[in-house]
Amino acid sequence: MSGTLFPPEPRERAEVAPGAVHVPGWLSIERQRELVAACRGWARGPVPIRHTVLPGGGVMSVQTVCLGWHWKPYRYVRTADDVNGAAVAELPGWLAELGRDAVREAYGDDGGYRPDAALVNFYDGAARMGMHQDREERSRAPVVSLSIGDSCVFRFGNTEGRGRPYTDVELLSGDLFVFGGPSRFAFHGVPKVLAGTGDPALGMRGGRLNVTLRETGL
Ligand code: MD3
Ligand code: FE
Repeated sequence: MSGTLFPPEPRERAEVAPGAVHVPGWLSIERQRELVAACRGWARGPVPIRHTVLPGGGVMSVQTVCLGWHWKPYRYVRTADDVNGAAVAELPGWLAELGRDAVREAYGDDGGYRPDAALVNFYDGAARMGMHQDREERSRAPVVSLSIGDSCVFRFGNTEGRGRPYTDVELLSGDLFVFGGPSRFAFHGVPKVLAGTGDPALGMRGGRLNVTLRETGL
C-alpha cells in the first residue's frame, strides 16, 4: 500500500555548490546491507564505537568509530588514547576502492584518490552534528560521504562561518555526496535525523549511519 498514489519525487543528481556533488541512490540495497554488517563489526573494536568527548567537556550526541586513522578532537592519531588506547583498525582495501569509485562517479575521474581514513558516525533519532569544518586533514583531496538508514537533513554552508547562507539537503539511505574543490572547507552539519524513515530490510533497528572517507595526507 505504500507509494502507489503518491510516488516519491525522483531525486536527481545535483552540484549543490562548486565541487559538492550529490548522487541520490548510488549504493544498491545489497551494498548498503554489506556496509551495515561491516559497521557492526567495526563498532565492536579494537576501538569500540563511542560518543567523542570534546576538550571543553562536551559530549557529542553522535557515536563514532574510525578506520585507518583515529580522529580525536582535533587531530588524527594511530592509537585511540582517548578511548581504550588500542591501535585503530586498518582501512580495508575494498572500502578505499569504493571511495575511489565514488569520486569517479561524482567528477568523472578519480583524480588519483587514495583515502587512508574512514569515520563511521551513528545517529540515533535524537543525535545532531553542529556546523563545523573538517580541517584536520593535510590533503585537499575530496571527502566522500555515504548515508545508510534513516534519512536526515544535511546542512551545507559556506567557507566563512557557521551561519547563512546555507542549503538544506535531505540525505536518504544509499545517497553519495562528494565534497571537493572549493567545497572542501565549507561548514556543514546535520540538524535533524528523520527517525523511522529507514528501510527495515537494512536490518538496522533504526538510526542513521554515515561513512566518510578521507585522505589525511599524513
Ligand atoms: C563537507 N559527518 O564526519 S557527512 C563528519 O552525516 C561529518 O555524519 C556528517 O560532518 C554526517 O565530519 C556529514 C557530509 C560531509 C562530510 C565531510 C565534509 C560534508 C563535508 C567535509 C568537508 C565539507
Ligand atoms: Fe564534517
